[in-house]
Amino acid sequence: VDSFHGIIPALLTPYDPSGAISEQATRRLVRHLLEKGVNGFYAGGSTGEGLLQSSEERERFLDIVVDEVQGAVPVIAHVGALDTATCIRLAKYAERVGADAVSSVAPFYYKHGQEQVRGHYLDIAMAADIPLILYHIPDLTGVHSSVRFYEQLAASDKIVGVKYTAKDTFELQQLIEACGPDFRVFNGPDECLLAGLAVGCCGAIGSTYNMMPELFVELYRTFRAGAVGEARSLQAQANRVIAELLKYDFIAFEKEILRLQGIDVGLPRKPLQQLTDEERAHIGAFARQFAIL
Ligand code: NAY
Repeated sequence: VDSFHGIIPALLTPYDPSGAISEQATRRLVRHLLEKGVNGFYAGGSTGEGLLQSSEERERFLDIVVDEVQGAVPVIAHVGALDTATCIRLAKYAERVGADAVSSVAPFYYKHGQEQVRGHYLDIAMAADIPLILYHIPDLTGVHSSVRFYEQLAASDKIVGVKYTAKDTFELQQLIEACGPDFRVFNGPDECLLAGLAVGCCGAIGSTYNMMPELFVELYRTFRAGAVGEARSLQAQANRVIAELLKYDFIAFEKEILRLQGIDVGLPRKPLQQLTDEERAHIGAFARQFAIL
């Protein structure tokens, strides 16, 4: 469980021109990020468009990632879906192919009570013999579970952590304190990483680690080494890019940056934003100016 820490990219899913998962580009992206020193991978999450894919595609993507990583760093498989049965199937699959943990968003769309959400998570946790990392992302799921909710689930030894994707540093700190020192809490919003580390996150899972891996690996390292001033200026540098990213759909923006960085990961799936030529030109000029190529 201690191996879950540091900078963990929520991998983009590369597609080929026909829109199918590109094995070649996936392997390239994974190798590239490993060379930059990332500490793990999160596959099929929000950034990975997992919820826009069939179960077969989600399984295939995980296969490729686990095979390319070869145990170098942990792989966390996002298995979230609207129905518990799909999550269970994906969790069993993840265990079988050698993923190190599963993770899941809360069931969304239908308005479930806390009891149902808890039951859903416990069912997933019990389905496989690898740990579960919860995924708190209320802006996207509409499910705002309380600190107390997570504290109770943290009592299960199958549930080892939570990825906290919200920008409430007080709630995050309360969560870390309530769940105890052995529970792994990951920062979600990359633009708030330093604040998350300051209140005790063990690491971070995020989308922009696909396009700025070195910067964030260095931010994490400097923070750990106590060089907070340096960490702060790295966060400021990253946030100039993220402020621009937020003018677009983050997946469309990041896929364009990766393409400019030499790894063609294809286009996001509709209905995600498809960039116009003019937007591409803007992003290209911005990327050159801010030296993220
Ligand atoms: C995932 O599962 O893909 C994530 O980890 C998503 C985390 C991202 N949150 C959202 C709401 O998109 O990385 C962040 C985010 O893109 C970044 O901080 C820019 O806002």
